[in-house]
Amino acid sequence: MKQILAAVSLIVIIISLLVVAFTVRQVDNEDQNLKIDLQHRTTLLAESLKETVEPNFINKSDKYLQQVVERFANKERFAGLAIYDNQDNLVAVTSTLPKEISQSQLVAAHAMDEDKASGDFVKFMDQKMYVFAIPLHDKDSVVGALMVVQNASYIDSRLTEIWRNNLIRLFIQASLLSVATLLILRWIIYVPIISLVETLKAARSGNLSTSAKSYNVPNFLFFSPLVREVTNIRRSLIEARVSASEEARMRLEKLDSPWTAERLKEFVKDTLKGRTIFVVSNREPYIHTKHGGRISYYFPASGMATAIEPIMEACGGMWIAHGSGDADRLVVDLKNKIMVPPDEPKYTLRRVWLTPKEEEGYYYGFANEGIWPLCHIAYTRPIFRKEDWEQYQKVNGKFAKTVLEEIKDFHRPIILVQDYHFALLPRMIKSSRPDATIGFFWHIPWPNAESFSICPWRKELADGVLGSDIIGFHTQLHCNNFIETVGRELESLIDWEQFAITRDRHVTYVKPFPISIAFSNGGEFQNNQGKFDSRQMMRDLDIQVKYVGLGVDRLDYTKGILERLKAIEIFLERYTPYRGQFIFIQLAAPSRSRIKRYQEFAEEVQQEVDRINNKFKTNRWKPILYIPKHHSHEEINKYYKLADLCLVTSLHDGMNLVAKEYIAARDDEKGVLILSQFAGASRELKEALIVNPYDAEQVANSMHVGLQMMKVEQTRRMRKMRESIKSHNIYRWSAELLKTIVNLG
Ligand code: ADQ
Repeated sequence: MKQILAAVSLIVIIISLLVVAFTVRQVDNEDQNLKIDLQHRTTLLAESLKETVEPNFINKSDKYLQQVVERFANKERFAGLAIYDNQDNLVAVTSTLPKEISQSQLVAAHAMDEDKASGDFVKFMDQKMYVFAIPLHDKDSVVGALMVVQNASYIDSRLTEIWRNNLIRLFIQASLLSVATLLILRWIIYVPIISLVETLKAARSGNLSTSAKSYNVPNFLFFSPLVREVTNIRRSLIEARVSASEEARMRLEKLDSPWTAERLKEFVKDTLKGRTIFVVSNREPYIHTKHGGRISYYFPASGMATAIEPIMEACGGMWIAHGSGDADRLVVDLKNKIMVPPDEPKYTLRRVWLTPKEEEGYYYGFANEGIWPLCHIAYTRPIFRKEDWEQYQKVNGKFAKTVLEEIKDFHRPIILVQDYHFALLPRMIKSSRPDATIGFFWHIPWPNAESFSICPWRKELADGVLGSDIIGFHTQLHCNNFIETVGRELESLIDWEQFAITRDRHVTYVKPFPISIAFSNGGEFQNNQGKFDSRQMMRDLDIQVKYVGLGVDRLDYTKGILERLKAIEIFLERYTPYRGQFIFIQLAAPSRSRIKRYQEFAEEVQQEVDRINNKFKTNRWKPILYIPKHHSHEEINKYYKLADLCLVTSLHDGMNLVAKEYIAARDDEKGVLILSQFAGASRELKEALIVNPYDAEQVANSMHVGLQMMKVEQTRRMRKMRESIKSHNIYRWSAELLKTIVNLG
């Protein structure tokens, strides 16, 4: 619409300029014509008067001359007449002529001096006058002058009238033209194009009924080729989708074939039989923000969001999360809902609003200063404040209320609660809706029972989680830790064979579900902007090196960024030929930056980067390129493709999706992954170079090994890891989780 308005404005501006230019010219011509006409008429009049006045001028008295001018003034329709002698004295003047004009004898004096007629336009009391004088003679000498004054203000009126008429005409023409242009652009171009786009979109997203419905493009002559082409594309898309869906249906029973979004969709249809999925998490998948009046959105740097989003895209349903963007409230409907992904809506995002006090206590306080360091053995001390705990309980209650509201019309809904922000939620929901099946996924490690026992509210947390029917962790070790914690803290019956806990006659199963990414055939991680050009990217980044190392993390002390930097320092000290030949790029998304420990950590990282750069840098090279900002997944993907080494050195990590994303991005089957033994991913990705991140010497040596690794060896390892992720992707993860949930009853 904006473009249409811009086009119309442009047309109006061009027409206005033309009309103004034309009017200026017309007014100029008219002005000249009217003036020439007046001058002509005045000259004729003055000549004829002169013939009467001249013979009598010398002999007759002033009184006689006065009678003559009055007589003429009555006869002719002009402003006045005046007669002067050759001493510039006024001899006779009509009473109608304003005194100021008759006293200004410049024109008359000029006529006498030059002995020839002279005229000029003057302004008098806002009125235009034409003053014309002709010399009077006695024999050959000039004895006086006759001055005729004409009112010329009608010339200005005429010119104003031309302007007014032309502007009115311009306004009418511009309005008609604007309306016509708007109609033409809207109905002949905009509407058909939108209709074509909608048709393609609907066909692409598999919404065949909409696709058919919206297919009503007016068949204008010049659109015919496009319509024909779109018809073909649409037909092909529908055919491809139908056959993919058929194929997926046929493959349903064969679990060894790869899982795809399509297959998951079929599986959900088949397995859930109409039961709706509700996801609850703190972080929302799309965050809307305002920049200078424009609203945009971004996908957060969150492993949980990265993992859950593809499931929702495949299955639909509702995702309930905290609305944390500064423009979030501006885009939701009256029920705080919005369909997402914004470009291709597939499921509902229901936003929950928190007050600053709630966010401070529940999110920054209890969840991230308490539970996060409690569960990650990374030697940052947890902080437990009573006020934070109160806010945590309050916010869990608020989310429980929202979930209960949303599921009230659904029979046996499936609720997937995400992560450590909502440990109390399963119990709260279950006590009101025992028919709801609740799956809880804990994305971070669960520490051993001894470590967990320092939490003042450990019993409440464990009991809250046990409101679920099934609890998932990334690894068996975390499952065992959780069951041991429950055994130690709560009265319950534990079945170590089934990994089931019975408390108050409710059974909760505890199982490992190693999470993954949306990787099925490699296509997901292809660069949308065409073929990847590593040289161009190096030029863009202004780097000229042979080897590139990469780290991609949220700025979090559990990710082992400082330990990684130390290892890079040792690497450059020990393997000096890499100086000038190797660069390490660290992408770091700012995270939880209101928490003091995170602010300190960000500063420590920056200082460490500066220190190492200063130590080794030369005029043309520095060893570390630190980019502390959020990147889109497309951007990160290019860095993955560029890097010879990817370093994942978490001190403790539930899974770590960066390791999997790096492998998925390497469709060239090159590159080496260095992976912490304390990341859940190390249980699956055995072909990575597994390291202890606290052992900087070992990490440095592994970097050397990785950079020296033969290409065939890189390919062998990469291929195996790619196969592993392909067959254990996020679609399979959700299918297995959902199948387990449904089998519970
Ligand atoms: P996170 O701790 O958030 O997840 P991780 O699994 O590594 O950690 O996922 C991080 C995500 O953020 C990745 O998708 C990555 O691409 C993205 N990211 C990293 N840096 C970024 C940047 N600079 N800009 C934009 N995006 C960036 C938690 C647990 C993990 C677990 C996941 C999923 O801590 O152990 O793997 O949940 O369960």
